[in-house]
Amino acid sequence: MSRILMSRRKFLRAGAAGLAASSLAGCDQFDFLRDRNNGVRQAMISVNELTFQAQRLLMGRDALAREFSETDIRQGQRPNGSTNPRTDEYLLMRNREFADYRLEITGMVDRPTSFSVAELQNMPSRTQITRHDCVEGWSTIAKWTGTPLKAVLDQVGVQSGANYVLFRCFDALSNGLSGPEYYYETIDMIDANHPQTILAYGLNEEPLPVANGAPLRVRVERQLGYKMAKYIKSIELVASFENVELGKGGYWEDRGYEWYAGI
Ligand SMILES: Nc1nc2c(c(=O)[nH]1)N[C@H]1C(S)=C(S)[C@@H](COP(=O)(O)O)O[C@H]1N2
Ligand SMILES: [Mo]
Repeated sequence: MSRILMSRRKFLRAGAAGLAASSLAGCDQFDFLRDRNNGVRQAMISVNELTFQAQRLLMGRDALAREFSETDIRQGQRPNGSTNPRTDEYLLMRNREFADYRLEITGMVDRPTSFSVAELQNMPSRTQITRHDCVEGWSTIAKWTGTPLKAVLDQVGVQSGANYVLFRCFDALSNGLSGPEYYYETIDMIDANHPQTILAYGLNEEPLPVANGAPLRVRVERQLGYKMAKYIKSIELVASFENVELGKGGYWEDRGYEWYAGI
């Protein structure tokens, strides 16, 4: 199965390249690819869409990411991206050891609710040893403990028509014209309800360190690291992410990364 997973990127690249080669034969400039409505670009986008659907089909809805054993944990989880958020809101909370943190759940839910970390810890928990793959080309194996996102969603009651779970984070990775650009991510309901998708508060038997997303970060084990929002401030159930920030479904997606980052 992992061979099929591995080949997804190659498949995508080959598909897009083949397509480009055939459609662009005899053409001496590529600039029109930037045009939103260009047919070739649209076709490339649907190739991406297609491979993502194909991967889902091949894997099955509930296929689990590989889990490892204790002896496979060789180092700490390498922190990446934001590792020390400096916003006032975060620092205040951090100084109080996240005692007053509450995870807000809003949007298309029957019962908007907020949860303290203690409340999440009192719910059923799941521990898994998995490999984290960053798009930059490194991996680490670590043991994550948290509350299955599905259990939390079941408590608040997801309304029909909600298609995505939107995570908003406390950290900004950049500053734009209209102020700080906060990290955010979205996943669909298939990943949201997947048994290995957890709101993690523990890493390698310790409370989740600040460097890795304290007090709460999500694990989405069948995708690349950038999908796994750290420093989660709120969760919102939405029908679409078109109108969120730049509309591509995540901080890095808005800057060109694929929305579905399957491994
Ligand atoms: N809020 C937030 N979440 C984030 C990031 C970030 O910068 N901010 N970086 C992402 C990337 S690219 C990776 S590889 C992982 C890193 O998680 P780690 O620090 O636990 O290794 O977090 C992801 N989630
Ligand atoms: Mo990453």
